[in-house]
Amino acid sequence: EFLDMMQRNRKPFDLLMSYYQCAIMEIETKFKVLNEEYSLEYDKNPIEGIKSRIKSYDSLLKKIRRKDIPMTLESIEKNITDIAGVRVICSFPADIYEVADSFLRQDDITLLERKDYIQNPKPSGYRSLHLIVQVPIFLQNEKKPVTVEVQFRTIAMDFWASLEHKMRYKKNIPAEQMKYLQDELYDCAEQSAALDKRMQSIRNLIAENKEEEEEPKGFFLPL
Ligand code: 0O2
Repeated sequence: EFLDMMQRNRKPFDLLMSYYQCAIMEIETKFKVLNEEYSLEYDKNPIEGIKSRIKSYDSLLKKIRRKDIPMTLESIEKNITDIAGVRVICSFPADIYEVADSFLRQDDITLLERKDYIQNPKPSGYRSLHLIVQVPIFLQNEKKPVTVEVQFRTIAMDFWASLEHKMRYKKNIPAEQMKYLQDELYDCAEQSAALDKRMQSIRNLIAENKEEEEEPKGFFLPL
């Protein structure tokens, strides 16, 4: 019936997807603003990069079938929370929590779910902080809340997840090799988390020893 609808008239679906695209723009801007402020106030850029994506039609269909949810736009909107995805890449683990907290304090952001796979890594070794939030987008005649999944990762966690993702979607890896790859990847995740911790400690030490004279930088330079 959904597929029928898609063949007859794709417009409502395309419109819904464009709302997700707008929500991504809103969220991206929020992180760019935060990064700008940190860079002026504290002379640091906690955000290394932002990657966003709308779930492809094929993987959306797969997920609808896997979760066995009704194939209507309302149900898709309600049950699939990662149609719009924003990935925020930070250098250090502590920056993740700092940026995530500032983001959640904004009064137009509603937190629906928080999954901390940094404190509680997945059995694969996967680490990231996931926030499922709603952000309003302003249309001609209405204010529409749109659900977005924000994933926060360090550069190291992101590097690991990209490699592991490649393995996950390769269908023809022989079983013995698969076991080896999974074990290796798990070990890499542990080592990489240990490295993140050490780099964080070094950064903390450097920050502690920063000279007192450094005043917060404002918008205006002294004459
Ligand atoms: P893609 O291609 O990144 O979009 P569900 O979303 O229902 O499958 P759950 O538990 O509700 O599962 O969501 P979860 O696990 O909190 O978040 C799912 C997303 O997190 C995935 O999206 C991945 O982006 C990422 N992720 C979670 N676990 C792993 C993992 O072990 N390895 C890697 N590389 N990524 C992971 P998708 O839709 O699966 O894929």
